[in-house]
Amino acid sequence: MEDSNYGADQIQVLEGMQAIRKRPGMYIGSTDSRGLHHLVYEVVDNSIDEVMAGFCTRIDVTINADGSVTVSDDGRGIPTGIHEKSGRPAVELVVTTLHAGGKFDRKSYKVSGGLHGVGLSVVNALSQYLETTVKREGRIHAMRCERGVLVEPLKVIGETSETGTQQHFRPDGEIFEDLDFDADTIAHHLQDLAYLNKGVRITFRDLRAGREREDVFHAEGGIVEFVEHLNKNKAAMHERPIYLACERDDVVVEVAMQYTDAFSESVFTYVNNINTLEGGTHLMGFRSALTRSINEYAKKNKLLKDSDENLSGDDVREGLTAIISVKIPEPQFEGQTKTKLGNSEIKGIVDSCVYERFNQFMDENPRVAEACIRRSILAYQAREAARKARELTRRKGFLEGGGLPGKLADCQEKDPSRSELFIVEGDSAGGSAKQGRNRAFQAILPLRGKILNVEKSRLDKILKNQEIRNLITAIGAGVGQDFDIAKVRYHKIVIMTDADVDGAHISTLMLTLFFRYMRPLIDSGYVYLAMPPLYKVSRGNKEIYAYNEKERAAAVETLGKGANIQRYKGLGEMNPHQLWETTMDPAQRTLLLVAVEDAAEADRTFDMLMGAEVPPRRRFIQTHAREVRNLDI
Ligand code: 0RA
Repeated sequence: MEDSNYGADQIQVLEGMQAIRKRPGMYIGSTDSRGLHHLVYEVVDNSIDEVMAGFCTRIDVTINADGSVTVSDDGRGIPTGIHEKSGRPAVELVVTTLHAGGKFDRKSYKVSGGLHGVGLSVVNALSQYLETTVKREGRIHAMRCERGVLVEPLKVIGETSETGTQQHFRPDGEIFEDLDFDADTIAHHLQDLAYLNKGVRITFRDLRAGREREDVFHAEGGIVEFVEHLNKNKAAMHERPIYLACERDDVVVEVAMQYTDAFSESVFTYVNNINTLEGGTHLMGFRSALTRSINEYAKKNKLLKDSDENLSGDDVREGLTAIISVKIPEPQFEGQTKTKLGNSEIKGIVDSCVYERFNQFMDENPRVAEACIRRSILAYQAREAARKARELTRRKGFLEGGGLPGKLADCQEKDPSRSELFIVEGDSAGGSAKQGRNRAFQAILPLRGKILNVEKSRLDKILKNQEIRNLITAIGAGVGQDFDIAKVRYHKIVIMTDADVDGAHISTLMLTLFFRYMRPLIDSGYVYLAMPPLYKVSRGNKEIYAYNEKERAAAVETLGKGANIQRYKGLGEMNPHQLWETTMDPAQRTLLLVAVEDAAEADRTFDMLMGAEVPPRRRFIQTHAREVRNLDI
């Protein structure tokens, strides 16, 4: 062992850890709840690498009673042998040094770029403590770090016949704003991982008092089961999802897909298990192959009458649910959220893989092929009808922005970035909002009754609905394929409904419309839900508004015995001034930003809420619509 080197290395390690703690955002994106959860994903990713290498079958993820987290696997265990140059056990280096690639890394599909694959050292630097236990070569080894600094070097603490790695850590309260893990968020992520890595058994436990739960995620069928899960509330056009797989130039391509009678497309893509929300070259390759395969097969088998007719990309994807999962050695992630695959060579690889395998599949399964093509032709015919309907409405000029709807009380401000649109349930609440608003920058559009359920209708029918037309015209940016985010007239679009089941239903209908036909509104962060208070607690001339049960209890405590509690059932029970004070005044109000955290799950949720199956619907709306601050649909 070279002592002089050891000292120098140690200083470097400390500097590395300090750098991470100084700029955590650079490594994990943010120090809010998202960044907090990222730590768990990072540790789990390390075990998933061992799954992909073929040596790990089980991962346990536990939120302990004290809020710390334990992740363990039954892989080979991080190597514990002495690394020659530094004279220290390899596992110590893996945990304490920021390294990408190099001697200890397994040959695997790296999750470089973006916020992924930053390594265990980042988790270590941002944790109050990290205890690593490795079972390997008959022995149990353990070490402990605090805020990235090794405080107990690796030592043998027992014997075992098993192998595996365990990480036990607590995120650092000096770094993170909030240390409270959300079990649903973690469970979702683990479920995705189980689908994407067929066979692995992931057990999730929450041991926190009052929140206890246990889930086992395990899918022998992999992404085929993922597609079945996504289509649970839809009617499929053929019995089993189509599965295509191949490997070329070290790139593994897997696709599972199934057509349904839904009007929308639900295609989700992953690269090395990372959800590529912004798409990229793999998605381009898939789309191009699908369109070509289907058109060629349709023509060859005379399913398209007119040989000039062509099914468009939109036609062949209508009603399609698909998971595309690729594993590639050196992914390059681009885009705003670093979730867009950039590698140009992948387009051709996915294209040729899907084209060949899908053609082969259709030749061997003509009945399924015909079901897919009939579905695409149906979409084609409907799209033609919708195009004609759109043309008709365009000629009438209603989407052209010229005439704003009569019911809209517009604001004086013309700069969209400073303008707000409140979409208000009911004409009476709409009246109060018009009186209570600040007309300089707040516009009001009252909506009467329930808007059409867009999930169950096609665009041509949707465009006939007056309330929806008002909404589209007020927003000013068109709809569907014609939607142009640059033309949006308000950068805050606030849905304001009663705090009851009907209100939640209307919110959901509106969100569905935005999600399906004006998606960039949501992706740009323009859509919000208003949070009217649930109670007014008053005594004498003192009054406190309460937005949840906890605040109500606190208000009663503050005002003392004899406090009067008024429950607001609807917006209409507030006078214009109260509405302004509690719900619309930027200085006092709370707005929930609507974001799509997990597009696949959001899609399934919309199907559940808006699709054919009625019973699961109410429960979801009632329990979820009002309890969250940052609504992830
Ligand atoms: C490097 C080499 C080997 C295994 C691992 C890393 C490894 C890392 C982690 C992280 C979490 N769980 C893990 N399991 C394994 C292979 C060493 C060998 O050849 O035995």
